[in-house]
Amino acid sequence: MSDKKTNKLNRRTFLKIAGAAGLVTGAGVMMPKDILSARPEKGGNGKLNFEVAPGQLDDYYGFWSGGHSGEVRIVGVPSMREIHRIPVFNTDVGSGWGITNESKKLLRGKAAGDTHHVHGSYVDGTYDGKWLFVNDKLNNRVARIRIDYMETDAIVDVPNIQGAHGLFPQRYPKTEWVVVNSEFQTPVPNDESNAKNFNNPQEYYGMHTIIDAERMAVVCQVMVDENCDLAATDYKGKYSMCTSYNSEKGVTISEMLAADFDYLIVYNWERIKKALAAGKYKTINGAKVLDGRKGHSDLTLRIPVPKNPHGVNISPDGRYAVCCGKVSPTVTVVELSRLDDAFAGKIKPEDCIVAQPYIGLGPLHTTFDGRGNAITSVFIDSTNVKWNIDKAIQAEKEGEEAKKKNPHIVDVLDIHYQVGHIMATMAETKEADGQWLVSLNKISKDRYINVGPLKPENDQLSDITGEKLRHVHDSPTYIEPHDCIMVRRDIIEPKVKHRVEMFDHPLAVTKSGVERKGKDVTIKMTANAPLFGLQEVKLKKGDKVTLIVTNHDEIVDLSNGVAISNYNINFVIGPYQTKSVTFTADKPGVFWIYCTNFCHALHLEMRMRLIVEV
Ligand code: K7E
Ligand code: CA
Repeated sequence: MSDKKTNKLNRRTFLKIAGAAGLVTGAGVMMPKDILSARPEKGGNGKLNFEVAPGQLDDYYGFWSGGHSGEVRIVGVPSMREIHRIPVFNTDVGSGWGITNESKKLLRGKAAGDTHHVHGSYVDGTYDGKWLFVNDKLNNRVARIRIDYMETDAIVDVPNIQGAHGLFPQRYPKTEWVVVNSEFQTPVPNDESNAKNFNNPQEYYGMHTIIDAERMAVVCQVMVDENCDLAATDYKGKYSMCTSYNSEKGVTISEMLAADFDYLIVYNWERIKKALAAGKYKTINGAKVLDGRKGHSDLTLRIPVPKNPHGVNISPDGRYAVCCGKVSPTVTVVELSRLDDAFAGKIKPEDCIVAQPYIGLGPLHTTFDGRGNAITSVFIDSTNVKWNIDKAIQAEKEGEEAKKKNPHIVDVLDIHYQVGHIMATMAETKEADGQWLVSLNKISKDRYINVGPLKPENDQLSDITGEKLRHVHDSPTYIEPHDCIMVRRDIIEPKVKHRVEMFDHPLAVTKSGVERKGKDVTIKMTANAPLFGLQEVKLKKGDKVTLIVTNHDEIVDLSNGVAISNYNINFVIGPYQTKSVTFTADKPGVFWIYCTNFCHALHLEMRMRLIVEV
């Protein structure tokens, strides 16, 4: 299907669903055809070159979520080369994630996931290069990745929620808390003890969960009537927030679209801490649940925003929250300095809104260039819209006539096609540098050679140094990143180690050997290309075997793979790293253990026998 047809179809379906529920464009709002004709001419005046010559390194570490692949990826920016994959909630036979004991201990039987939002840990409003955090929408978990090894090192299960979606770390003074939202409302608790409410959506609730970043444990949950979609934290350590598109407590699309307004819900951290200290919570499934429902508490503030809003992003100067309308063609700009007065009851929640400019059909997410401009992704129009925050606020002050001229629009860039998140370099920090923009487009259609029904997504790179957005590069991606951050290389690179500390692993092997206690057998083995520390191991059928292998090769980049033929075991160990597996020797015979990761001229000879005797 041509892109025109698809876009039309998408627009029609959207209008049908959204329009049936009563509102797409409000009065005084510019219609899409007007804004298209008002569009500045194409072509940017940026000067950046995306090409990175052989042997040269990228300027930014891009951390991409992998959607329902369950992983996180490292992409070099601006080359857009995929450099590495970090398995998180998935099974990855390349590394052995989901196969080794170390990874199974974290996964606890759930090696499938859905990662949407990956963010770094902060000190004083910018990345400290210590950790990444990522959500699992499928099984309601949050994982932490240690940046020095680029490995998942902790996973916390979040009780009482479904659709763990928006995630954001505390930005100031440093990341002690990480918030995660539940996009789906459910009964609380959601088990047989509460069966009376299974068919009563009025008793379904959302949760804004706070996680301790160091301990990776739930601090508390703030229960609200609404669903909790995207998340943000401010630059002062005072507030976190979520968008909600289902304030109706609907369970069907039309019910979720019934109201003209939903909310940006703001959470007051000082009051949350006080309520915790005062014991004002119920413990449900091990979590301290605070009541943030409308009319029940002063922990939350609801700012009405039209309609089924999606992304919320904070401007790098810390002044504004920008909330995307999704079904409304507008974004809502909230001035964060007004929140104190709103919480104190001195002004109304809606008085925190300082602008509501027209953007386009289906605004989803906003990013920033650090020079006073915001760039918003517009899903239905398939555009990235650059707009000036001050001009939007000014026009709002001047009134409807000024607003109608859309003085805030700086540039509109067509993208291919259907964009979700967009992100500019360092844009979620106070050091937003306005160099590159990535548009994570959901549909690539004809942009690549045909690979069958499952096409890649298309990540488009734009140079944003000029007045206009200049699209410079397309890059296909495998299923299915939602969001990314791009972090300056000088923040990350000095933190990343070439090899692990050998004795970080309590079972690191220095001497190969086999220990037997009845049917329990422990094989301890070194690997040092092209030799395993043992030539053969003899087992009896039915033995319960733990194989622990430490790579003693000190050469950077020299990994060994350990695979056991016909035993479905396969993992890789980097220099000085230790991994282990446990299995039952249930098949008699001779099984070659071999190195999978090319390591040496005699790599093919790097193998040994596992003899399982009857
Ligand atoms: Cu818009 Cu999960 Cu951030 Cu997808 S979410 S795009
Ligand atoms: Ca709604």
